[in-house]
Amino acid sequence: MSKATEAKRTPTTEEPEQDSLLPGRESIRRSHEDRARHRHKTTKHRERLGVQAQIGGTPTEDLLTGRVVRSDGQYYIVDIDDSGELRTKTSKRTIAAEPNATLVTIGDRVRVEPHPESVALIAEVLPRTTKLLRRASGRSDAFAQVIVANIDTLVIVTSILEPPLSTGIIDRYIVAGLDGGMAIAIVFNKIDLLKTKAGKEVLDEYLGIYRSIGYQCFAASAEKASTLDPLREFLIGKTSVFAGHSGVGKTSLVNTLRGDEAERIGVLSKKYRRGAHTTSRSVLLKLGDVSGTYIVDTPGVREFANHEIDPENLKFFFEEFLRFSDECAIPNCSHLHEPDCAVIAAVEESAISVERYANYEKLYQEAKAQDKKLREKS
Ligand SMILES: Nc1nc2c(ncn2[C@@H]2O[C@H](COP(=O)(O)OP(=O)(O)OP(=O)(O)O)[C@@H](O)[C@H]2O)c(=O)[nH]1
Ligand SMILES: [Mg+2]
Ligand SMILES: [Zn+2]
Repeated sequence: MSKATEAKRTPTTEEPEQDSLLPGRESIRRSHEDRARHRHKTTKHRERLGVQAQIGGTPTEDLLTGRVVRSDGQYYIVDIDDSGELRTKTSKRTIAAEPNATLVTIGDRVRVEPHPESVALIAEVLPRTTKLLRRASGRSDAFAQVIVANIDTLVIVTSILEPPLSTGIIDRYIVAGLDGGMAIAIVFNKIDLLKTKAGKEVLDEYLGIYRSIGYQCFAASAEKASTLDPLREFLIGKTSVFAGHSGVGKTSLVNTLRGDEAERIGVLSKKYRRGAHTTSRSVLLKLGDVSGTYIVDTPGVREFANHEIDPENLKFFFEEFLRFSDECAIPNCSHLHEPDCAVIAAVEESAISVERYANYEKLYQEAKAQDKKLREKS
């Protein structure tokens, strides 16, 4: 698709477009994933029989290993270890470790079967060490949309004013990041827009809340490279993903950090001062010449729903609760309605952020509702 067509296209559903949700590709993906489930079973069976030296008829020593760095929906560009990029695609023989999830995503480690005259085939998607999951819209509830895999740190990008800050989405991402095995960092971008004392106080308040929990937080402006030094320092040696609402400046930050304008940035809508979903596909980029430092820029979301969080475990993802929960009167307290709850007392004394607690209540209700739906189906 040309850049011009891409710029005109507007998302047709409530959810912004994601790599795996492009209109017209959904049905292809579904059949793909059905096949993946079947393949998974077959692989397990073959493993039990001890047939492991070959994948789909190709001796495993002939396969190349690499990482998926971008995709156009049809092909996946794989950075082959030590030897550059290769255009690849999946086939009905592609083996995936996770049956009920996105078959291939950015950051995946894959084993590739090269083809001298044609596009190489992804023979196997290797198990994911970490992953960022999102509830897939319009899919069965059990299906996991994997936004990105094998990432060290989830960098949640927000802005205070334009678009307005939402702790709701920050907390949803924190839960998804911790659940997926990632470390968490938060960037408050566009601090150049905070011209008033009140604006700066809001920034300080949120920096305070999230820093006191233990998350790395950065006040930044993509328009002023010098403000990004602490963030750049933090990213060194890691593979990070930038995620958040559309228009908060994820791509602008990536461009300023990399010192180029390679990735396209958008304009905010005049009326709502929100983003226009400019980035439509995730891409894994190298940060300068610093070895082992990568950033995945992702498409901005309008909203973010968590995938299958056990409601009774949700409290553990609100890590500051753990400082108080030993004092709760009831063992295994959910901190929602129990008497003599030390977490609720801490909220009342402002030792825990009221907003964070309200987000916990909301996410608990959501997780409970999803859990009920899943139980009814099984
Ligand atoms: N004033 C100011 N504007 C910024 C800053 N960062 C980004 N912008 C502007 O915000 C708008 C959106 O920036 P993008 O980088 O496209 O935002 P994004 O988060 O990548 O958006 P999506 O790709 O839609 O998810 C652009 O007009 C940028 O110029 C900043 O630090 N300060
Ligand atoms: Mg972008
Ligand atoms: Zn409690």
